[in-house]
Amino acid sequence: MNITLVGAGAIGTLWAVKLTQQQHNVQLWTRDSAPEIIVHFSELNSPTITTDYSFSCNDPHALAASEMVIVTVKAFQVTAALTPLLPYLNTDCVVIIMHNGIGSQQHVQQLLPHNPIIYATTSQAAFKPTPTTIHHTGLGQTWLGAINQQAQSQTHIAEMFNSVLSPSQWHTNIYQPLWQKLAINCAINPLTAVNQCPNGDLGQNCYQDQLDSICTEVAQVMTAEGVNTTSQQLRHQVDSVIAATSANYSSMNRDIFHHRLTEIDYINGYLVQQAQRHHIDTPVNKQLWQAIKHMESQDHE
Ligand code: KPL
Repeated sequence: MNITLVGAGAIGTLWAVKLTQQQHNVQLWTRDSAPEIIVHFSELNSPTITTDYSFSCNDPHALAASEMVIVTVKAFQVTAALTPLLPYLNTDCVVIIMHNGIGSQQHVQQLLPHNPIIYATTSQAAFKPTPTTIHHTGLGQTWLGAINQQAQSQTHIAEMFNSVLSPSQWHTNIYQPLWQKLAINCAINPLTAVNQCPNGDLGQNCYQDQLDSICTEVAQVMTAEGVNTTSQQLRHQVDSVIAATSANYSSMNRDIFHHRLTEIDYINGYLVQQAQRHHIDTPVNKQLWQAIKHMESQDHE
């Protein structure tokens, strides 16, 4: 398949390499105009052995010939990343959007009224220590699902993703896994960013009450949104991710550390906005949203 991948961060490049290994023809779309990038990639559990992959980049002809575009930029970058591509995109081209948080869907549907649009969420983990080095650091579930009518019949895409990086599955209501992931991000991301600690530190006693409150608030909003869950279930999932990723630094931790904008508006910010619609009080999530906004504003005065 001819594929353009937009946003060559850790997760995007992981998918680009895995798709290339399965003989798909992948070009990268990057912020600069470099015609080629060489990526040094290490497989899971072999961090010291790297293989080089060469990707052509930023070719409008290849974009026009793409049958699939995968967008892995941050939630707040999706519109700006997609807009310059619009004149080249074939209306049959399947567009897959993969980012933390919820909230870009409406905009993307407005930008692409004819294309099949799929949203995806993944728990695969990758680490990018230098701009061209990627380590695959953890296996995890990927969910894909349609958010418009045109994409309803594209269930085979999940099979293709599964053959590339397993386990990947189609979900008939993608908002369900998107909310599950949002719950995990609401708990782990701001706490590890505010406290500048690795995920595993959230196992300490001092964080348990906050984690409980976050899960209780998120479960109330999810239930009001029609997504089946309980605060206990969410707490259990959060604890499992903390244990499974204990040495990792969350994406928001890294964003704050490097003085970059975070996805907080699409994570705790989205949660608080949906809570307000349902007249649910979410003081702990609101306080964390404000704390991260304050840290961002000090960096971007
Ligand atoms: O998705 C993540 C992130 O860092 O953004 C988690 C699950 C918290 C893993 O670090």
